[in-house]
Amino acid sequence: MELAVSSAREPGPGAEGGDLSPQRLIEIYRLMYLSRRIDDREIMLKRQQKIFFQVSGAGHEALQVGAALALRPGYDWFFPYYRDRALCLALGVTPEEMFLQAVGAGTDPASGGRQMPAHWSSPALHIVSTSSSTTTQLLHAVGCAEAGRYFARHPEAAARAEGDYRAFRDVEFHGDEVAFTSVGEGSTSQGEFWEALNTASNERLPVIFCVEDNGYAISVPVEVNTPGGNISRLVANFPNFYFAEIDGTDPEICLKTFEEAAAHCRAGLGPAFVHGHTVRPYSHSLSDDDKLYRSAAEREAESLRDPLARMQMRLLREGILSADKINALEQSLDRETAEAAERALAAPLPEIASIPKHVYSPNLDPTHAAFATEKPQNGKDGKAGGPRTMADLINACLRDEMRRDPRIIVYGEDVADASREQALKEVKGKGGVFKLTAGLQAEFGSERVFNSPLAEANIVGRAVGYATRGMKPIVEIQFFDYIWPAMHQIRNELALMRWRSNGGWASPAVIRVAIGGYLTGGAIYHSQSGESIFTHIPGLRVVFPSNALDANGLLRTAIRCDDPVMFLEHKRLYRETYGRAAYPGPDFAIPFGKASIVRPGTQITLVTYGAVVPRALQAAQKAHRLHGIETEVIDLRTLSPYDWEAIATSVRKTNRVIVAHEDTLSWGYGAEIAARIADELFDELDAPVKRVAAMDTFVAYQPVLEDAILPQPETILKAIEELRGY
Ligand SMILES: Cc1ncc(C[n+]2csc(CCOP(=O)(O)OP(=O)(O)O)c2C)c(N)n1
Ligand SMILES: [Mg+2]
Repeated sequence: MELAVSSAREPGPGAEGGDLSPQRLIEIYRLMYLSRRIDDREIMLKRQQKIFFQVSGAGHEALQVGAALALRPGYDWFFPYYRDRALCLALGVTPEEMFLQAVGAGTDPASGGRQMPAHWSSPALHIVSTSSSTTTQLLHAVGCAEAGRYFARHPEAAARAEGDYRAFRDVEFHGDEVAFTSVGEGSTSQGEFWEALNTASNERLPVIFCVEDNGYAISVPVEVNTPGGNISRLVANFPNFYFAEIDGTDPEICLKTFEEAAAHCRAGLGPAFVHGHTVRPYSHSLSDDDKLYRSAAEREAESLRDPLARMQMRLLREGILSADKINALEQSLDRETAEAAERALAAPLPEIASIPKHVYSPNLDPTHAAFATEKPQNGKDGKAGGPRTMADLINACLRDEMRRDPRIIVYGEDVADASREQALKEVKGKGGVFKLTAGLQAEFGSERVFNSPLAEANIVGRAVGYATRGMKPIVEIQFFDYIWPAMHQIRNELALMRWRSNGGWASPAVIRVAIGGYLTGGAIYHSQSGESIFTHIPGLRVVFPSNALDANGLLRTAIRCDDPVMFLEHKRLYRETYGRAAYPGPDFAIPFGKASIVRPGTQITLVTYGAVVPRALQAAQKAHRLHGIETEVIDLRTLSPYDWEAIATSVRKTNRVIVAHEDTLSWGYGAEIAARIADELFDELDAPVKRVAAMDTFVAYQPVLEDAILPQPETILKAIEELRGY
């Protein structure tokens, strides 16, 4: 194994035998030993079935203690992974707090008994809640570093403000802070690893990436994950980095390397990449046995590199501590560990009633009447008079809110007017493939409106990092059809941040997504719906307006609210004549969960949303013309939460109901509404609940096929007729 240290500035520290004081070396040993003992105690508790999971940091202690001692808890920011017990211990998480998590206590400060042990979180220490998903945290660190830089350049943006999410998102920043993030070598295979390095490098962000290379990802050896077996060689050409590949079992080398890495970052030179070679003496976790896939000789050779044993030997060899003193130190740490475990075992369990807490913000309820602002104030901007499209009024809302709130940034693919700013002297600018963000970069500058790399996980993952720092990222996913690379970040990170940290952290970002078909030629990959996949995610608000005024008012609520919001914009409605409206003024907002009755009626309830709303209205008009049927059309406007009261009130009146949507029929949004109606309003029904939706296929290119696949006014009319016995 080649262990070289290279730096963008200077060579790093050389071999063992540096100049740390004896006290410093003893402190390092204390932390390493304590970390190992906590692992050992947890393993014992797991065997006694007093805790339910165990993953250890054994073998990684030197690297992590080195990192922690080079950085500043509560000042710098930390996005660790499950192996980082020694890091968190050295940053200030107590042994008792670790055991509280292991037993799943209600007083577990990281998650209140929701996450497995070793899933760190501490707002006070700036350890941002981590998931079990490998590698997602790297993009959070990137977004965090971007936010820190933004606040340093625009301190006025950090000011507290009342009336929106900012009242609950206090901001701290320091001009020279660093974001630290770590990952195993196997996890560097994930695309998000490369997506994080991309932006950190391009933006010269102060992020320290630490790869903890123990040679295995569970049972998969490094050469299977990493071509050539060495991640340092693969990343060596990223510009602006400080690079170091080190012996991660030597805490002194580790500490000095991280000090250099931090200095590089704090000086604004760019990110750092520290690749530490560690060992893994305890198998992957307690559910794994490495004897099943590693030879005895290999395990034997590795055991000689155990950092704890090596550090103990060094203290003895250099006369820093005698054998007796080491024994005494270890015994006192053993006692400390045992006592902390006992206290945690006696801690109260979480309350069952607490389960729904922190799915959403307890502070700001977007369904609250406070978001039902005054009526539209047409004409306030002097040019509002005439009707404007949904595209116009979304753009107007973004503009108004960006003027009002300096914490808002907008990014995504093609959203800038022009990344090469000098071109803007002679060109009009792009401003989004649908022009929804047109002119925003020109007005607010390239720091607030910019293009992302073509990488959807990068877009959402950075937004999580930005939002945890109190900024309001409004990101664009160009086509719903391409949201899937970001799905991991949306479901496992964005929507979960608040619940999994028991309210310790939150990431209330807005994701604008162009969705839907009826495009005549949009075909499979530019016509997809699929909103029910997202309404199925606890913690995420899902909004789907059908007209310009609703889009404007609901986007404002989405931006001001304290929860993550997916804002679905139907492409076909962007410039439709239907649903245009005058500009409603800069404070017009609509609360979530309030449906709109777009056509009153007494004989059938038709529940719908999005681009089916105008089609449902056509069908209702025709049903009236042909048969005199009075159909009540309800536009839900927000899908999660949704307005159950409006549905129930209408069904009690009409006793017949159709749920219509553009997405496919089976397991769709309508299934949930129909099931709830059957469950709670069964006695009110004079006929079965009917659903109208797309065929269970994708949308085809040829318009004849597209028309047949998607619900049309005629399909809806037929359902109305059937329900009334025609
Ligand atoms: C995205 C994702 N895929 C799979 C897993 C299951 N898993 C947990 S740890 C692990 C191996 C990770 O290996 P490495 O990155 O080398 O870290 P190490 O555990 O060796 O420190 C796998 C496959 C996961 N947690 N997340
Ligand atoms: Mg590994």
